[in-house]
Amino acid sequence: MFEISLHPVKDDVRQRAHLDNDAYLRLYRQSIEQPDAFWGEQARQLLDWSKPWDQVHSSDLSQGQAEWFKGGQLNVAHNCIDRHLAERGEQIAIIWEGDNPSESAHITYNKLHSHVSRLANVLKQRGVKKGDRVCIYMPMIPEAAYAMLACTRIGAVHSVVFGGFSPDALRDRILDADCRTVITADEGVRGGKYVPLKANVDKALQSCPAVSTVVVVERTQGEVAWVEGRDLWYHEALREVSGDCPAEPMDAEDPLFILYTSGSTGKPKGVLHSTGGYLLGAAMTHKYVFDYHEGDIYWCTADVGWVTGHSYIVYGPLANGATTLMFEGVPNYPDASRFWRVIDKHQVNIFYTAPTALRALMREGEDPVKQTDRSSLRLLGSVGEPINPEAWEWYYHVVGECRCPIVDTWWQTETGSILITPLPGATDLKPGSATRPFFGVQPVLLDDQGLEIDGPGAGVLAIKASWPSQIRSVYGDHQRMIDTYFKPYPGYYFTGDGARRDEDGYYWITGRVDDVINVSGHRIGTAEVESALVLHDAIAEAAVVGYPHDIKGQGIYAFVTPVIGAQLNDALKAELLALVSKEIGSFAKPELIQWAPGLPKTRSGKIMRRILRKIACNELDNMGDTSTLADPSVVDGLIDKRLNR
Ligand code: 6R9
Repeated sequence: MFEISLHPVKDDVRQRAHLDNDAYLRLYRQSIEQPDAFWGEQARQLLDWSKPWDQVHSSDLSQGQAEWFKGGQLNVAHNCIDRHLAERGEQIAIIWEGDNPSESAHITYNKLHSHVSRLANVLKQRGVKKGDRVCIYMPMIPEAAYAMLACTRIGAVHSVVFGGFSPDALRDRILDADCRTVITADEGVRGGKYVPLKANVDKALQSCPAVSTVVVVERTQGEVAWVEGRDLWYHEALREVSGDCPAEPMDAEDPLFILYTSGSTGKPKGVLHSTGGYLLGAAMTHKYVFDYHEGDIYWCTADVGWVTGHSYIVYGPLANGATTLMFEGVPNYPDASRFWRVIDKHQVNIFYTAPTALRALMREGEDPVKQTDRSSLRLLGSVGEPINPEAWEWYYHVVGECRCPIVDTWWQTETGSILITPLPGATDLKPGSATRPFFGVQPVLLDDQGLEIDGPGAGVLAIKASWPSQIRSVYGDHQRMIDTYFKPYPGYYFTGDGARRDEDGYYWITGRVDDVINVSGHRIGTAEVESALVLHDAIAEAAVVGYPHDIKGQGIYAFVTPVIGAQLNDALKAELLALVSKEIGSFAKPELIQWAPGLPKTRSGKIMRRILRKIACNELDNMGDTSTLADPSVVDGLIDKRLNR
């Protein structure tokens, strides 16, 4: 076992921070005992409202119901751009660092305002109205942020689809949200490779006849097909419209965006967030968790296609008038020093990344880090999956040179903003622990009976009271939100994660307790991969589980039952991988595929994944009870031929 050491808050960090431990404890108590006073005050301080709310909050978690700042009005683009112009119009809002290290750009708040207003006018001209859904399928370029903000300016609801998704996955998301407009680029560039985004959109749209507008940003000038009347170039369209577009006043509870995420069953869910509560959650956590101060250069390495990119590249930082860095590339291109060189080049103070990237870079040794200066760094963050203490210590000692606190932030697409996290000036750190709840958050651990566990212990992680940025609905299927998150433990929000609480009240997230696999911080539903695999004619059945992977956190292990007479060879495996890439995207390809003449099933026909998980993890000493299996002998056969030894 790796020895866990305590890292107390350093004096200089505490002195500079917004909040020390006393302030944290006092405010936390207030946020629980007098939530309306607390949140009302925060919402007034951090956001601009065009109309005050009638009621801070009302909620009933047993029904999944929550409303925040009802009756209040605000506009997200106004809060992220316009209100900053008088004071910081010429300050940099977005630093863009291209995939190619010689390419970068600086966008001021004035410029951001002009791009967003013009694009909003283009959308309006194409008939996009308040409440309409707009799909954004973009590489990591500033236009992705412009597109999101242009939607919010006119009250359209964006649905950003990660650029790594396949045309089929994109099609499903466009149809599910009934988007009529798509914003994309000719191609994306990552690690020197080109991603054919516009071609993917064209393929997806073959089955989306309702889409009448495709706005295309010119990124590479690569060749693209063109549908006259439907497609328009971003740079041409912007020239035709005025730079004046009033921000639409939105009700606090009006929908802001949809973001698809994987669960344990069925197709991905369109998680719906609303305007006021979400923006407050993003802005407030960005300020306190990253201890953001005016003038800081802040960099979150996520992709805008995931929730981390929404809340901590775009909305949180821009609401606070910060300078946010947007990186088009990957950590190891052109070499393993890239992150650290970007930090030096732009004098980054706050750096937020995922454990999977750290583990991959750790493998390259310390030299690529030590060749760089990094003295601008003040704070480090981690997100997306549990960070193992080894990676934490490496991040702390090698990257941060023992100077920078690490905030290990636990949250989810559904929570909208960070819920469990250290605060740099307040929280003594324990490597591998997300530590304590953020303001207003009441985590609980539940046992098998659904009863709260007191004191130290382990159980299912649930949240006991509403918080402003919580999920409001699953787009088009409100009942599914209730069934997934609020039915399993009535009166609580069910996270899908397991956790342990130690004697100091610190939380240690142990990973998903449902059938969701976290591969390099990407959430993948086993059901999605399984349905892709069984599309192949040679495959009768498939069961997919996760197993520990050194770099990715978890890898995907597929047990696949072929039809009788199928030729079992590498060519068939390659076809299966291609099928997963086509249906979902290449990030969801299984690492290991094992032919399984039979799967362990109960007499009622349910696959016992628990057993498959044990085999995939090579944990054979304790297989648990197999007596309920219809045919216990299939287990030995699978163990014999297991691929992860
Ligand atoms: C923000 C984000 C959510 C799932 C979540 C959990 C895992 C995220 C974590 C973490 C341990 C952390 N997760 N942060 N596990 N420690 N600091 O990643 O959203 O893509 O919806 O994933 O990621 O399992 O349930 P999302």
